[in-house]
Amino acid sequence: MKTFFNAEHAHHEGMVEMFRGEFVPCFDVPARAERVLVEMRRRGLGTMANPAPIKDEALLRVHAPRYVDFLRDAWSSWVALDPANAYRDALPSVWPVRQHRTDVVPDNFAARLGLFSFDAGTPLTQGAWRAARGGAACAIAAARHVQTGAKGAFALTRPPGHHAGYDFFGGYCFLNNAALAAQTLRDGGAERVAVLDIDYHHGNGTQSLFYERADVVYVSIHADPRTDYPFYLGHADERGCGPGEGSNVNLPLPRGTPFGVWRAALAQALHVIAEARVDALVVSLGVDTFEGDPISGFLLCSDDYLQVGEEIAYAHLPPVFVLEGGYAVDAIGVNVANVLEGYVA
Ligand code: SP5
Ligand code: ZN
Repeated sequence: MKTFFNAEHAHHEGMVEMFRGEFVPCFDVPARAERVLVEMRRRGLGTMANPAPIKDEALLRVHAPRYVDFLRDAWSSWVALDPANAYRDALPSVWPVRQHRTDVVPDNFAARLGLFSFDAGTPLTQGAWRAARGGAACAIAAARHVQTGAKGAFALTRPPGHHAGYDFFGGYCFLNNAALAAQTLRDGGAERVAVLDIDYHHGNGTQSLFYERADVVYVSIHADPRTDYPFYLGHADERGCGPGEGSNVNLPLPRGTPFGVWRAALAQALHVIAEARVDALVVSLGVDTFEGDPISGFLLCSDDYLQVGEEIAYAHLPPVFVLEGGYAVDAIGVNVANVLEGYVA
């Protein structure tokens, strides 16, 4: 399977993230993407390609112009706020909550940082824009590749994307790679696209982007938002609205879910996608469902991921796989490669 590797990914390397009142080392480390690359090369799984560069305008198919402007200028604005900021990542510490003005973009950069984000766990680094844009190019290239008739494609990138929305970052995500892939498929002629999100966390960014649209069906298996990040979205009764009514399907599962139960949810998700009669598929491929993941609570084993890939193959739609989470660095290469090997085998 052709793999579009984001050669810019390592430009984003956060120092710390805020967790329950203390700074802890970042979980989205550059080694994640490198380990996947090494394991795929070791198995001879697919050819590596660099994506064609994209224009910033391509991002506007999914993101707000003022948000893209914010990301592009974020680092220089952060350093302009205080020259000493050059030596620390930007983390928000103030947010507009509920009744707030959305029509005024504040001059104060710390206020802008909060306006365009939803957590303090996502450091905006000097290289975040460069790395995220490289990832978006991979997702778009992978979608185009599938549309030329390939059996599948893989966007191997970090930072991940499914928590990023129309005008906000968070959950280690800045640009929504999976949404960009889905929109690229639509723009290339697919009538209806499904996004299957199997990351441990609900893809609040992807859901919110397509919530009122019938042409992109979002189906997600994730930890119950009552107990798990991103907390405020991802419940089973969120079914889409307006023209999108019925085109959003959330399958939340409790912490501690073993593979047998998770696999039944995957079968249900694939059934929903079959019924939706889509002509293209994007898979938000997170492997933080792994039993050894340091921030998650499902119990999938490395071998289980082979079956995950096999099950996805039964959908008979050439998938655009996009890497999302997975923080057990020593296992991420094997787990991701197992999904792709299970798919092509
Ligand atoms: C793409 C993706 O998987 N994003 C996940 C973002 C999760 N952010 C919150 C992480 C909370 C860290 N918890 C540390 C627990 C240490 N025992
Ligand atoms: Zn995740």
